[in-house]
Amino acid sequence: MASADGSEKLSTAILEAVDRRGTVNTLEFAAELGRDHQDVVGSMNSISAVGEILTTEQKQTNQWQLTDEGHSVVENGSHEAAVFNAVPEAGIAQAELMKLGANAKIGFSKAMSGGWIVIDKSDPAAPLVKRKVPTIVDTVQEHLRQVAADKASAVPEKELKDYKKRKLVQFVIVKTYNITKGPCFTKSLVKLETELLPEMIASGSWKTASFKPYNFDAMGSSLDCGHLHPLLKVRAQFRQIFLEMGFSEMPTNNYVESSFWNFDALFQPQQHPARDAHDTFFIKEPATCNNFPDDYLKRVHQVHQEGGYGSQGYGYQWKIEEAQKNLMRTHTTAVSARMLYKLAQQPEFKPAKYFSIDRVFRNESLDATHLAEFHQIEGVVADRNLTLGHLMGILREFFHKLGIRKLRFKPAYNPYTEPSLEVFSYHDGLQKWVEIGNSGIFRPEMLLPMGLPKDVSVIAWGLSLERPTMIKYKINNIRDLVGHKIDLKMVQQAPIYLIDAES
Ligand code: FB9
Repeated sequence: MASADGSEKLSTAILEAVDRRGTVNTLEFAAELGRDHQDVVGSMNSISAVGEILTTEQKQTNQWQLTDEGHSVVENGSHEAAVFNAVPEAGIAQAELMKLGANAKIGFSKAMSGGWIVIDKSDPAAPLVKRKVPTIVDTVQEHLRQVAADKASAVPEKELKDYKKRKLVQFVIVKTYNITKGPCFTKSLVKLETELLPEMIASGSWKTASFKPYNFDAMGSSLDCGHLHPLLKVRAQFRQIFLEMGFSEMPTNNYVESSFWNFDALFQPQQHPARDAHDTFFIKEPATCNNFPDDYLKRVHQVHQEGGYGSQGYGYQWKIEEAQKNLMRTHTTAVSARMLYKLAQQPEFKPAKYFSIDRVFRNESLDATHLAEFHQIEGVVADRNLTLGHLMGILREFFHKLGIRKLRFKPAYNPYTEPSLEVFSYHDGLQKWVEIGNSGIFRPEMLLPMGLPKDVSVIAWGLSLERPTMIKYKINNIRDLVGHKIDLKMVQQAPIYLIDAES
């Protein structure tokens, strides 16, 4: 019988056993030593890392193992023994016995069927549980001790099946190894150094030391650190695409916006349904904003009410109070408006390319793919004499960088762009045309009151961040992507998808 405490002694024991016996099975050897099987496999691998000292052949062995509850029975005795031991000489009410805990019921049933206890009904009003035998032998505990010692073969098959049903044991497939001598077998295992230390250099011991070979296939230790959410991984990809195309990121760090910048500046009329509380989250405190460029405000008021710049306007009574209402921005186009107004204030017009990727909020009905907020991606290009052709061209280039080559454009309507186009792409995976965005040329009634030159036109487009992310990570319900119920393992294990590599 071999014995071995400590990993070095375990390695020595394995080498000795292989030398004497020729073949050693790791599971049998672990049972013989009273060691954990994984310790023996670990020592075997450490020896193999040195060189071809051993030859190992993997086997699949079925093995009875104890469950956690099984280990508890080995420690504390079976549930039926606990019930028997809880029955006093005078007897006890069954309800009292049930207070032993969750296993009292099974213990009571097994103690009864084992003939250990009986219900004495001599007083029908107060039946008592009494001992039927003076002592018991806790066979279950003995059987489970044999399973723990890897001697399940000594336990009758019928009992093993009963213990399995009681979830005291489980039948598992265990990877074991048959070990034999390798081409470089030796019993004198040289201690392998795992690092070159200063004192080894100083003493010169490095000259005769044996170093453990690098295992370049070893996985790096998993870092217990933060992980980027898939949305942020995809945002980084879109940001990279915009930057490559020469766009600058807009400052979008204000979720709260005035109706003026979110709607009025975009020539969106004050009675437009999107401005209703059913579609927009208005802010109670502070409810209003009154800090607008005076002269610009007057021009916006004018163009809505009476028109101008060749437009007939909407002809309604424009109210400053509507424009002053604060809200959760419904689109990042509010930021685009601010940026274009700022561009128009420059002494001399210079073409500009802006982008934004940030949260927007809409008071809409929720479903599997829509929440009351999403991340809008928006691109804006301001230059002289831009046309629909430029817009379609830049959309092709943008989506081409996402790996999307088959595009279709469909005329659409937006309050602030004319013409407008919905963008579609043929999704091979879904076998259908999928809407992938919206776009258009900002109306003169939006641009000219800002003060932009008459020959300057601005093309823009938008899409959501959630839709491509859900497609890329094969997530069907938005609540599996965002919210307090998501599986954090999904976040930790989500790979970085190169969007174009996948589409
Ligand atoms: O993102 C959308 N679809 C999409 C995008 C990409 C994708 O995967 C590709 C691999 C890369 C797959 C799908 N859509 C826009 C279309 C639909 O999903 C739509 O049902 C949902 N839309 C949102 C708004 O819905 C309340 C997406 C969101 C959207 C729509 C319009 C704009 C922005 C976001 C805009 C705009 C705009 C227009 C003109 C000028 C400036 C901005």
